[in-house]
Amino acid sequence: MNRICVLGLGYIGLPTASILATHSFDVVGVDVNPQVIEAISESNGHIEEPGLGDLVQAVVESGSLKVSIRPEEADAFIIAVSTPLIQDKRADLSYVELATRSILPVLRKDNLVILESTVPPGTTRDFIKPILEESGLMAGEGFFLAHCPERVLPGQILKEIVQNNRIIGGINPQSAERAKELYSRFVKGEIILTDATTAEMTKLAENTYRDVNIALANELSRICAGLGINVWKVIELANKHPRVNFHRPGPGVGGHCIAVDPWFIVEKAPEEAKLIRTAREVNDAQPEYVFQLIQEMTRGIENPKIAVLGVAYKGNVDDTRESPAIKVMHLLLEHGYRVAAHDPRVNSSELGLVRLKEAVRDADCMVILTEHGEFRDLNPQELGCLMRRQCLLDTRNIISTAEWKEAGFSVLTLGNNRSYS
Ligand code: SAJ
Repeated sequence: MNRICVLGLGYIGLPTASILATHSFDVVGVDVNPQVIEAISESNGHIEEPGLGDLVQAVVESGSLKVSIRPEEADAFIIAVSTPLIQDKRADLSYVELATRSILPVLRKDNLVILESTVPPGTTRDFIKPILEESGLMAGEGFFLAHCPERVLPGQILKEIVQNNRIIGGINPQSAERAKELYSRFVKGEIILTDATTAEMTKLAENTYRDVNIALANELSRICAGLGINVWKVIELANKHPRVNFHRPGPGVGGHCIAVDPWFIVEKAPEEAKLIRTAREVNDAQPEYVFQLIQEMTRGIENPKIAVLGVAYKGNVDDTRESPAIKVMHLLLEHGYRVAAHDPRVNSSELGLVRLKEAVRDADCMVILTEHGEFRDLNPQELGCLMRRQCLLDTRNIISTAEWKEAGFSVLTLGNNRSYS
């Protein structure tokens, strides 16, 4: 197996194609977006991920990764396109379908097709397989088909593609074995074989586990705030128990995975997935809760200005997809607040981001929404004298309340009303 075609050159496809290209595979990267093809062929990674730009440049220059608008004949095809949610919270499989159909003209006997995109359980068997069988070849005999869900953490993708354990679910055992052969060439983690539907559900279960635990932390933070208890202290103490590991409360759940994947389970089992649905609703309501806290903190102030610190969906990444910070910003704007946002990691013209000092100048309340390393070292004296009112809401519990209070700030930490004065 030498020639691999990777379909979809986004957050997963581009790093995967580049890593394969450094492991003596001859790789064709395919994307339907001509701008993506142009950027990569000019050795410009179009995705911000540590180390990726240099890697893409190296493999494009060496010729081991070439890019194309359509698939070419290969030994294996890896589909890594996105599966967003449509209005009614069901999976939109249109990109998966388009990518699968585009393989049909070049699918040959003994080829291997792998789906890495996250999908509702049953998709590989009931949706991908029949499409590919339109070629006249039968899955598991004429060609091999497997689901191998990606599990990498944005910000650490290049490391995790190689180091993480991989679950490979075959449409039959032979398909799983064939996929293992491919992944063993670059994966250092354990490779575990199962069937395709179990692999699909495992991936969804992992992210749902996280979502439900974050919802628990968020609910607990509201309860603690109401009862005058510091939720962060409770979590710290509870986590001293050998079998307890609370997640962290915050302004909500962003990113393209954890806020999306649990719905793929709800879609397949709407009656049974009660806890999973509720967790989604709890986390989705969190930006509104943060907005209400800001409303409280600025009550009675005329034409208040809010300085938003952080628009990325989590700390130390530049990614703003599904970011709760942006939802908070929209709520503020809809309610007539003046908003100035700063994010040292995000480069976006659409969000109207400004420099830190500009954001806080004349502001009535500063709100930390993302736990970027940079925000841990903010100088309260320096920023305080630029503001109209020295008022801070920390939704991530990353600043020292005592230090900011000493500098004259009123400080509220999410989940800890006690701190507010
Ligand atoms: N968050 C909290 N509290 C926490 C942890 C996270 O509020 O205790 C928030 C974050 O701020 C962020 C969101 O949840 O807004 C999601 O962040 P994350 O770091 O939990 O997850 P992702 O979306 O960056 O990456 C996840 C990972 N899944 C798991 O850890 C189970 C990654 O391994 C997956 O590959 C990825 O989803 C994916 O593609 O599915």
